Amino acid sequence: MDVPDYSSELQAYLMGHSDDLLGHIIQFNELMMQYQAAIKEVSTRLEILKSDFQMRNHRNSIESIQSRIKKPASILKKLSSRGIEASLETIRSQLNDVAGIRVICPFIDDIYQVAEQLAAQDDIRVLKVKDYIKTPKPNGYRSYHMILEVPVFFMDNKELMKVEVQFRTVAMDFWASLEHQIKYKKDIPDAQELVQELKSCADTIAETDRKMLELRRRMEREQGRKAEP
Ligand code: 0O2
Repeated sequence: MDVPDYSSELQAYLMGHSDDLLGHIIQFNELMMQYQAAIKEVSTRLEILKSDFQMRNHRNSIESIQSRIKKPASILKKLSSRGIEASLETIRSQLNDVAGIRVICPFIDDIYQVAEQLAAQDDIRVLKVKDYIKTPKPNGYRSYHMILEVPVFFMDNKELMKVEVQFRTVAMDFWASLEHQIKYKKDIPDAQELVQELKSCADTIAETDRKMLELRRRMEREQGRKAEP
């Protein structure tokens, strides 16, 4: 069970809205329900792309799809760290990652293919792309991030909802998950040795990713040659 997070930002927000706390909580929950619906919408589209690819190519382009809604305390913390006052409006307009989906792909080329197919859907708008695969972060972090806007239909309204989709290979996810546990966002003084070791692991993993892709392509070429009459 998650331990409730009574961060200072959350406490301040609750105290600042004590006049109509219940009203604020109801509206906040409604917004979170909308983000949850946006996650369902995009996840379903990804599942469909996965099935279609599987049918045509007899292998998977997506290994797994995970999702999460950002916790209230993290939402408030991110807004406060940017000096933005917390409100339903600023959550919607200033944050891109309240709804987050992580797509784990077997190979690097699968990432670009699935991302392109999703972005090409005619009611989806790509608001921002950060390609940390072509340009990894200095610590070695690799991933392809896309901020999308997707229409979601409710009982009597349509909302354009933002969703952050992070695409990674299995290998990149392995590194990011462990790095998250070891260091990311932790106040560890930057021990140069630790930073360099983590970066070196990320580079080794990236090299393995490249080799695995090359191996798959060689196998496909061999199979293509065998199939020739
Ligand atoms: P958590 O705990 O995963 O929710 P933006 O407003 O979206 O343009 P932002 O939020 O700085 O700006 O976006 P960016 O750089 O694209 O990174 C957002 C997310 O990527 C993070 O979310 C992490 O999930 C992941 N990420 C980025 N850098 C690293 C890293 O160095 N290591 C690891 N392990 N993950 C990273 P959150 O909200 O920071 O965290």
